[in-house]
Amino acid sequence: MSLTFYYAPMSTASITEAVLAELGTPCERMKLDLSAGDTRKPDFLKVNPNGRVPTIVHEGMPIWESSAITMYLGEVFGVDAKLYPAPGPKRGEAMKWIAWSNVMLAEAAGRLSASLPTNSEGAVQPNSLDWVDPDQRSASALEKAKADIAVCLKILDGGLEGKSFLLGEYSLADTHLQGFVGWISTMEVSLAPFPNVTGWLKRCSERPALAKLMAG
Ligand SMILES: N[C@@H](CCC(=O)N[C@@H](CS)C(=O)NCC(=O)O)C(=O)O
Repeated sequence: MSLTFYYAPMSTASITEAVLAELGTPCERMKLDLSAGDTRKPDFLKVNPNGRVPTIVHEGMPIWESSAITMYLGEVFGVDAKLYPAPGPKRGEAMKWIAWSNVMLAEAAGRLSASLPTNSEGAVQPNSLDWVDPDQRSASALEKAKADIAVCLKILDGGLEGKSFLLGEYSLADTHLQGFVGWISTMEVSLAPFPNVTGWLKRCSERPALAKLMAG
């Protein structure tokens, strides 16, 4: 079995890091320095032509996109570990939340992050993404991103109604989503109007594997 994990600290790769920590799956870790342009170097582009982390290579097969990686690791390692459902409706429910979090929630969060001042401009919030031209930022883009995030959080809050975790029992769907929601909570978004989300996020943070990661 060979599994390589390409990552950068404080990036989307933290989600895969949390998934691997929950699974306890051994892997070779390859740390990339985003500010040094490591993701744009030819050797890495051969593995992931998008030049992004997270990326894993399992048994020689490169897999990119955090949502695909979580679902793949869940399928291969998570079913026996009771962290990912076997094929069937519950598997579909897990995939629904994981895909949704990338396509809807993280998309809006990315716009919000891009709309906030960057660190080099003295940002108060640690958004630090210098990938949007300041001329493209606007107050209306920021407000629209916040409104879209609020819609997503309301959907997540509804999905958690009467449940401890998204599928009832804790699963890698929770591991995956808590990463994005945790990131959002570091930006100018209050989770207070979404009590099911705040309670769930706290329960996720009490998972031993995640608590250990957060403690550094
Ligand atoms: N949709 C991708 C997003 C990955 C992504 O944007 N990664 C950023 C770090 S948060 C990256 O690798 N950036 C490197 C670069 O742009 O050179 C996923 O979910 O895996």
